[in-house]
Amino acid sequence: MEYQNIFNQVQVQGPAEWGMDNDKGLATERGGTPFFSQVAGAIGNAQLGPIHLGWFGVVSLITGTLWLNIVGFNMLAQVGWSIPEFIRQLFWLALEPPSPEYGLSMPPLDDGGWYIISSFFLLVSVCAWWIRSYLRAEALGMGKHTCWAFAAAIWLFLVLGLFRPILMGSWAEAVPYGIFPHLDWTTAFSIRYGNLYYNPFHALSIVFLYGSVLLFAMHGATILAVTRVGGDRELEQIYDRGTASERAALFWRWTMGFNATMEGIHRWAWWFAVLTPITGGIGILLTGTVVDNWYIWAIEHDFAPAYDAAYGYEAYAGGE
Ligand code: 07D
Repeated sequence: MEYQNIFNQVQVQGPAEWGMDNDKGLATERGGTPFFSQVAGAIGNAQLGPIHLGWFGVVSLITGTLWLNIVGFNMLAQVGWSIPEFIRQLFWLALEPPSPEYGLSMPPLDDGGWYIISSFFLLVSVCAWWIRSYLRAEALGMGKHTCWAFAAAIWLFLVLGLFRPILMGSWAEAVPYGIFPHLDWTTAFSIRYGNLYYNPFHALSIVFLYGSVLLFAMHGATILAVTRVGGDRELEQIYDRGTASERAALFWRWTMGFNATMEGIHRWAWWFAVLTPITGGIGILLTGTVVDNWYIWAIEHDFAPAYDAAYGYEAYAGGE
């Protein structure tokens, strides 16, 4: 068979792999009989399972399902319990946070109460999944890099739904659950605080987001480009350096004068990805708490032009 490496791989199939068997009870905690899928094999490993669920997995799935069901049933109630209408309007439906007059108190169920209850379950679910990621890494004797990267995303999630609403003194500040409604929320948020583009942390977050995309494309392309000389077999590349990683490194040194190392490129990728939600979270936490209008802020810090009377600038800052 001709070797192809753009869209697919040759799927060699042996007996199912059960993974490590050590003194940490890994074997007894695994569930499900492994099986193979050619479709899965086209995009990753053809073997599915066994899976480790554990107590934190169970807690996470139950609370996550409770969150999803509370959101879903509230949406269903809004369309008179009509399934066709639920499907038709799904993208526009929302479970909204409480009205502002309730502050940080518990509102009635039909005016944000369900939102608070479901959010509590989502919080438990996300945290339990994080603990599970930590424990699985620990059991396999791995570093905790995935856990800390996930924690960075949870930081932004907590800023949006917990820390900032508490600092602002109202659960009404939280993000609604719903497809278009949460997008509408981001737009409204940006407009309310004078255009988020002028928030330097939003800009930084975009730098790291786009930077992650660029790095991912460069790294993915580089490794694919040298698979024909064994570049994807990373282990062999480390202990028996063939022509692949040397070629890959030389390619970048020739084209831009600098190359990352086999290890270092993954650190670049990790830091760019992790800094996206970390800087983003800082930007959101400052909005409405420390800075009320990012456009005015940018004018005052000399990186936005001060058009006369734009955004009521005179009224805000007493300008000319
Ligand atoms: C959201 C948090 C972690 C999520 C976790 C998961 C569940 C359960 C359910 C499976 C991603 C929790 C689990 C919910 C799942 C089931 C069933 C991480 C998240 C742990 N912006 N913008 C960013 C751009 C504009 C606005 C970041 C670009 C406008 C607001 C990013 C543009 C307006 C916020 C970014 C642009 C606006 C952001 C997100 C261009 C109005 C944020 C980074 C080209 C639309 C957030 C500082 C991320 C932020 C954010 C990009 C424009 C508003 C860099 C490219 C001007 C309100 N924007 N944006 O990793 O951090 O998100 O801002 O126009 O809050 Mg923006």
